[in-house]
Amino acid sequence: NPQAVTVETATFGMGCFWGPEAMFGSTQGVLRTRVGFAGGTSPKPTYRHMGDHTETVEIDFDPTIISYEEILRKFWQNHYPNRGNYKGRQYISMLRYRSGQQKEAIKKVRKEMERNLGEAIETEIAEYENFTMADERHQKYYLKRYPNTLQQLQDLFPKPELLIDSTFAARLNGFVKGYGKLRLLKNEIALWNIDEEDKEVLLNKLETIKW
Ligand code: MHO
Repeated sequence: NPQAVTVETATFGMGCFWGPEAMFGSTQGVLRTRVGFAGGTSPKPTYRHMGDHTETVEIDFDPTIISYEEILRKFWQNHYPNRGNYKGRQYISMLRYRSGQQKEAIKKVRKEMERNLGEAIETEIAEYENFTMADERHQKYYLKRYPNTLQQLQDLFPKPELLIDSTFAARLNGFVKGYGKLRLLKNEIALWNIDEEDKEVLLNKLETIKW
């Protein structure tokens, strides 16, 4: 994983969490993605017992490569925020900010998006309180649909936690969902701030993997 000096985290509810994890996972500047539950009060939420929580994606990113404002534009451009609570709170549009700076950025970008959309945005916005990881089978969900590929990645991700925290896995999860291109990913990895040896391992993996 790239050794970024500063890492910022975005916390988003935007419908079923599988899709946004893949979309943000393929975005340059995004370091890690994970899915889980936030925004509610019930203790120990799980997929089957979510209580009043919302399906949430968390995005760790390097703000020197992509700004929170740019991430927010992707958030609103990739879901319709005014669908209401047709399934309780599971799929509501939700934002949790982690600093005054994030809060200000949200106000600014929301205005901009409301102009584009031509209506008021109903995204639920509040200060970050909690986030609970979803069950492992939901992490990098689209990549999990490629068991043969995962088998070939076994040397890189011998444990589930390694897959969850990996920038490489986040990109591949986006790739199998149709986001990003392997050629561009190779160019990007060449610029990652990691050991040359590790770079070789990842680039070699991209060359040899059979999808
Ligand atoms: N099972 C639902 C959504 C899953 S998402 C994790 C579907 O595929 O429509 O809520």
